[in-house]
Amino acid sequence: SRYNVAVVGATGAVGEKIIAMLEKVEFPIDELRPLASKRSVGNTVQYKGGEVSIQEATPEAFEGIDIALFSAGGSVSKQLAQEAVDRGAVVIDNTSAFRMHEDVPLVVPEVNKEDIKNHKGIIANPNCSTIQMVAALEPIREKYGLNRIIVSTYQSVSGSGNDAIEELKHQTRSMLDGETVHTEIMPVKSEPKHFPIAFNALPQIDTFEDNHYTFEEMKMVNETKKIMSLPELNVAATCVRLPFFYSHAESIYVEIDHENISVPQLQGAIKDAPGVVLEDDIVNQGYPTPLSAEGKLDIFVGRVRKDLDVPNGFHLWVVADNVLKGAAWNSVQIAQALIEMNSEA
Ligand code: A2P
Ligand code: 11C
Repeated sequence: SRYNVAVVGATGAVGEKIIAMLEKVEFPIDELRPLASKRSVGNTVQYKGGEVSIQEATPEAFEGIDIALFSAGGSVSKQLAQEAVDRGAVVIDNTSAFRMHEDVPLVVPEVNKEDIKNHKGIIANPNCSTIQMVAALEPIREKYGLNRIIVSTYQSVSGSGNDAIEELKHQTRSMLDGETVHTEIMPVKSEPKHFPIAFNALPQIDTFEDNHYTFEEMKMVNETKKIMSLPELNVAATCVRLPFFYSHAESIYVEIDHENISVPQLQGAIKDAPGVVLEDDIVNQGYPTPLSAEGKLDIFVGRVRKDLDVPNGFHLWVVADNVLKGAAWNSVQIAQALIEMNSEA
């Protein structure tokens, strides 16, 4: 069967890639309905060699839709996701609006695809930095157990959307030309202070929580426990924004359940995992970088090392395209799994 599919936020950094991915995997679409704000009405998106008109995202715009992929920010999802569900759609939501709700599955198909079956209309797509971490660690968890994660991230500006990409371009030019540098978006558009991201590193992604961690850091903590069904797992994160356009990189320290596991054993588990590519060949300077991962669907792992002091501790370096596996591709994978399960049922 074929499906009517809406993409909410079709003009955004993630929405554009969702449409490209639907096309790439030849998702069985009857009607593609790109939705965005009133500002985009009159514009079109490219799909299968043609132009499709963008409509305003209103409750009525979901009439007849079977699957709605949302990526227009949490407030749009809070306003419209239930409207789409009430009209018969299954929502795959890319925002943080519903991720921690008990009756909303939070899914990385390589880790917990089966959770999709429990949905009540909304399925959540995790935060990009969480997705690449849990998918890379799942094969380690499966074989050797996992009891602690300490992660530091190196995140690209595309996580903050197209406006942030433009800001980095402008600031880079201005700095090199010795002109005045304008700061409006980074680190967080709605916060009172803004700092240059060009030639800089900002230890703030999203707003601060009461415990002095940022929301991005707490997403990595809470979402990881939920996706892996490990409520007791120890997780702490430091999230940092850096001046490149695509991919997030992560330095991850893990403690596993066993003390006598070797690096080749850990590498072997990672190598066999779906959606994960081991790129760890230091003799030939083989390791992933944000540029080498850009445009790819896989998650890349390198620099696997044993901790120097803790017998069950390991360090690894994980890189993935945040807009693809971290967002658009993971959402489309969820949609594929959903229709696969429907056809089995
Ligand atoms: P628009 O282009 O019409 O503003 P990004 O993540 O790159 O910043 O993109 C955000 C996406 O969310 C865009 O597609 C944007 O559409 C969309 N969007 C923003 N506000 C709304 C809204 N109120 N209703 C529907 N879509 C919205
Ligand atoms: C960033 N991780 O890099 C954020 C973007 O919860 O889906 C994704 C926000 C989210 O800024």
